Amino acid sequence: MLDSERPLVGVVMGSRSDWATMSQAGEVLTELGIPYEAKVVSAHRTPERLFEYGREAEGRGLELIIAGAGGAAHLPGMLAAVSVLPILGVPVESKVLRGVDSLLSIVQMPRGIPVGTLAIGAAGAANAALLAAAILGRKYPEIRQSLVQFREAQTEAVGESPL
Ligand code: RP5
Repeated sequence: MLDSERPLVGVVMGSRSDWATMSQAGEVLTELGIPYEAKVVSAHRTPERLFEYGREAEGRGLELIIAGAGGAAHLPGMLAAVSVLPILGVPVESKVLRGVDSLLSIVQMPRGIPVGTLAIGAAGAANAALLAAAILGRKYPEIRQSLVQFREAQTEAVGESPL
């Protein structure tokens, strides 16, 4: 049974500047009725906060973490290093290299420490939330049902006519 007061998903990001992207994950989680928390946790600027967050997440009741970062995006990988929760990584679009740096930093993990990597930017953030729903939906029937309804509504909204 879902408890709206108990976050199941942690949405973390390397900087407040990432929220414009990561809020897309938050919006989808809210739409699907999945309780979440959002925090800024920087791998480079606040390493102690990162280790504390990663080590305590499971004990606090989180079941999955969505981590977004840009540039030298080590946040998802380092969280995966200290937690056995599923970690979904969102490459935030960077100014100089348009997020290709973020994507390669997140996706190219060494064997043994996986991060499920999504697309660059807002689509990746929204899809991370949908993938979280698919994973959590195996345990929580109400989340699976929300996801089924989301997909049905999405299909209905695609008109056949191009005009
Ligand atoms: C990364 O550096 C963050 O994830 C962000 O995408 C990028 C830029 O951060 P700010 O300089 O805007 O704080 O750590």
